[in-house]
Amino acid sequence: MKIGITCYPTVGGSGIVATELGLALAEKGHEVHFITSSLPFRLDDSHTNIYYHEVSVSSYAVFQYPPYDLALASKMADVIKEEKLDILHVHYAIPHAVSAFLAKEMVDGNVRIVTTLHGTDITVLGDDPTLSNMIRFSIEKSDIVTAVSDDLIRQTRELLHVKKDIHTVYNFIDERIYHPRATVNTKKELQIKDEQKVLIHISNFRKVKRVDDVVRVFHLVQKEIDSVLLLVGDGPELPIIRQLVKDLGISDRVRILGSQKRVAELLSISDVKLLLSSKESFGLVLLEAMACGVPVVGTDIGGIPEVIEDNVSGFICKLGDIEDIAQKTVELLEDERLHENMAIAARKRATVDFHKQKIVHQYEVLYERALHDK
Ligand code: U5P
Repeated sequence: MKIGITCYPTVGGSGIVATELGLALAEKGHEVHFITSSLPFRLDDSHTNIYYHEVSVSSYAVFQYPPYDLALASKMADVIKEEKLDILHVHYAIPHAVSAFLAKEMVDGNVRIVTTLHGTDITVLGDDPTLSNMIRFSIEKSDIVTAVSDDLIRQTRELLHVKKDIHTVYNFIDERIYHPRATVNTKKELQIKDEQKVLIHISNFRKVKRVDDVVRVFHLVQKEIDSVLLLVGDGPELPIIRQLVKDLGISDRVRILGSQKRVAELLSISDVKLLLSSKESFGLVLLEAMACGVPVVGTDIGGIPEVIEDNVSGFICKLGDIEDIAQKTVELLEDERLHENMAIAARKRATVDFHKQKIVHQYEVLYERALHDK
């Protein structure tokens, strides 16, 4: 098939999954055309069957705001026509599915539009009355719609009253990157003693990630267990978190590492991963941790319980219940046998249930269906 892919190339989990999907489809022999504003992260090497079409937005004085959505639609229309695309797979309804609809109308083409909902487009924008009609329209006008968790489908129906069929296709990770790695010097380099346990949190440090809860949980855990907390990523909450770490007097035990590329290496020295968000449609970082054999403790929110099996590959806890989360984390770190069993179960779940080939195949089946239903 000839498949176009549009995503936010640099934004969190959705951009990474869309890029990995494109690479995997190209490896399977499909012709993949990325139509994005910049080269997606991880696409910097040359790859067979992959083409890149850059969307550039002109900034004429007459425009108060550069018309990215229109420039994207125009580029999509060109690529659909020139490359004879069968499928245009857009990640995020707003603005990508709207631009795709416009592009299809422009070329009067047979291209089928597949839209994947990743979360923010529904859980944040879906609540905005100025956008919700537009989001509903773009979903209804797509030929096939997928979402990254059952919970996201539930929320889409609840917030937007969408009637269209939506298929759950979970996220996946590249197991060639995420696996337990031999790390000789990483602990030493981060001034962590061999016997110290390592807790890790990775996110974009936005309010919904509740990193303050992570720090408060760690504050309790380190009173019981000799341990260190790694904070990975950057975002608006980071200054507040830095201050909280100071106020709690645990600066010597918290390593604030900022944005990191070596996530798999840092996970490989970690004993438990915490994701205590108040909104999370999937949580790619959970899957990455599990694939590296790291048990996860998460909140009972959004798609998190669809990724972690409670008491098997980790623990699901009530949002904001710091004491319970700390107690379960201590239990996991103290009981070696429990930890080993959960680490094995976590890795198995990530590599079997969320296996890349399995998920990529689910998308291929949906593409075939879209073409068949023409
Ligand atoms: N990420 C990094 N480095 C960072 C912070 C995050 O590579 O410093 C990556 C995570 O590894 C994950 C994505 O792949 O960004 C965030 O996905 P999500 O959990 O927001 O879906």
